[in-house]
Amino acid sequence: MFASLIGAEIVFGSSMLEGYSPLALQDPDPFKLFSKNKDMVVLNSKPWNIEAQAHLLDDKVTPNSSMFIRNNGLMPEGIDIKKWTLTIDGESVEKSKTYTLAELQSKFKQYTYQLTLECGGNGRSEFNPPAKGNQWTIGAVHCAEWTGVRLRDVLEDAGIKSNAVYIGFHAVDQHLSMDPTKEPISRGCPMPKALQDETILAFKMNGEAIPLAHGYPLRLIAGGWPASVSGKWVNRISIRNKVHDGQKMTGDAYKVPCNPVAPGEKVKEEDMCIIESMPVKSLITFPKSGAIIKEGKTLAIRGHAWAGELEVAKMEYSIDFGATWTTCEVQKPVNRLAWQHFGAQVKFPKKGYYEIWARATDARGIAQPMLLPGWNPKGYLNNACHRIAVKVS
Ligand SMILES: Nc1nc2c(c(=O)[nH]1)N[C@H]1C(S)=C(S)[C@@H](COP(=O)(O)O)O[C@H]1N2
Ligand SMILES: [Mo]
Repeated sequence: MFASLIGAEIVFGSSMLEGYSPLALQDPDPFKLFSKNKDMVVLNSKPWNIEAQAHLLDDKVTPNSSMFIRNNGLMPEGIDIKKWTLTIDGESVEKSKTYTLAELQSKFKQYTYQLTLECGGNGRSEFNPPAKGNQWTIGAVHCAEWTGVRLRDVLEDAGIKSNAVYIGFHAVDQHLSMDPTKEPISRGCPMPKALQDETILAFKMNGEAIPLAHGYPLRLIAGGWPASVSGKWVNRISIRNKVHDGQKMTGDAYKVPCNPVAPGEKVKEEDMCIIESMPVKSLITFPKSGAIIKEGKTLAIRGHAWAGELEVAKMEYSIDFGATWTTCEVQKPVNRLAWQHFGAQVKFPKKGYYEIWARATDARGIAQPMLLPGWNPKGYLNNACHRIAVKVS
């Protein structure tokens, strides 16, 4: 059996210990496999979950090499884009319709946007009592440039009935159990989000075909919402007459208590609300934490800030553990739902150890908390301030 998987006879196979897995069948090097930077951190290999570090996210537009990977199941293999189709169906479609990739590309106008995608569980590792799941620190966020057609244009081409409430995506990745009747994830969003200009069906990322791990050949992108809404390897979108009830839409997945609860408290399903727009957050991407600078020198810091559906209105930093804050420059987003770049020239009064804390405030005046925000059973939405350590010597 092994021999056929490896494609060669295992000459001394009869001497192989029972239960031994030949090296040829062990996990390949994920950094090579996915063309990732070697500083990326692998949290899980089955399924693949890999996160970035703050300094890897310094680019204005995140390159593939620094993009986190969050898979719920096994990635599809052997995709033939000539045969790929997207079907629009559901209770609330006028007429179910199927498009080839070439049809999607020629029939509808194409748009390019930079869109921030952050996993709802980014920051989970800090929750206490801890939450099960990938222990993301700060690196499950990226802002790449996506090119595709508007979901709205495609849905309208098929026809949206007036009772439409939600859309739900379906994809071709496989459930870990290999049970073909189970989907790893099938999430969606309410119609108003589905119909936004920036909600697209993308076939290009950063100007090239989407890397397999990020959804080749077709991906739904709904920026500013938990990235779990942005279905990879999408081949079907259902227009639903009710809240989509696909895999990871029900139970407590991607939900938080509708009202705050005490850490560790059990929350009833009916008291949990589906996460929509992500909260305001920021990252210092330069310098790398641990930087050492000479006394008297000014340190130029920079990073990005984002606020779900909203814009970031203000960006500040502190070098005295939050006692005082200084406003920094923050740019407008290149388009709605793209992260915004900030920078500041930081001066230090004397030699010693410092921390630089960064705090973003959204257009409604809501700022990032300095400490962990509301505990929730699944460890979502940790948007506490990012900090880096600096030594002045
Ligand atoms: N088909 C499919 N789409 C998916 C997923 C998945 O496992 N399968 N994971 C979701 C989750 S939870 C996240 S956070 C993002 C991660 O996107 P990335 O791997 O491109 O960074 O994809 C989302 N789309
Ligand atoms: Mo996620």
